[in-house]
Amino acid sequence: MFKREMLHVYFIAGTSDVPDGDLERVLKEALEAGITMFQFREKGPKAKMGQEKQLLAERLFKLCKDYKVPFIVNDDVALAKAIDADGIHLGQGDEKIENIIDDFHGKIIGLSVGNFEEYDQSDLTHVDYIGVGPVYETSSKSNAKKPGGIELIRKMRLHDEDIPIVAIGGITSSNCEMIIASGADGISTISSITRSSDIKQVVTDYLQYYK
Ligand code: TZP
Ligand code: MG
Repeated sequence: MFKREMLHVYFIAGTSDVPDGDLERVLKEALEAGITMFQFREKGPKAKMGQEKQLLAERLFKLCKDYKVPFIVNDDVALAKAIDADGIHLGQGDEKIENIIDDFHGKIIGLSVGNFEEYDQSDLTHVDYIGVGPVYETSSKSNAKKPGGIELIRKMRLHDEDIPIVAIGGITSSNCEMIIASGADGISTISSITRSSDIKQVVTDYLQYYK
């Protein structure tokens, strides 16, 4: 069951995002520090595929279960179904939600929305939350759109007063407060955690804004 508090510190990562490739270690540290949701986004040069990807997903999912943190799969509908993940996150160019909904009843469904055009063309009936961004410049996504800044979050919140929003793109513990003040329910981040030498501190910094 989705709750908007799950978006507070939403960690996203795949093998390529971690400098030494040890995603399990990074996820464990992030879980220990208190992340509220995890998305397995296995893309880029070091991405595992096929059986290896599924085995990694199963190990990471098990870790998340130990901490009662939802495990969401990015893009890969077949993998999410195969391991009975807690949810799926889709982009505008991925499988249409209406085509997958029958297999994801009771699961968490997230959708990326980069601007108002995308918002307006999306059927949000079965969508639990939208990922809005990039807010700032990011080096973690190869084909990222132009950043919309804090205004993107503020305007999206005015456009839809109720939908759970998680902001994404270039977020750090220094710009997080402004993002939440602009109406986001939470922040999602790759590099501020995967490239940190003190994951505990970064996650603790994020969590303080929700008290
Ligand atoms: N979608 C929009 S920006 C982005 C994704 C997946 C990457 C966010 O990574 P970072 O390192 O938190 O900027
Ligand atoms: Mg996608």
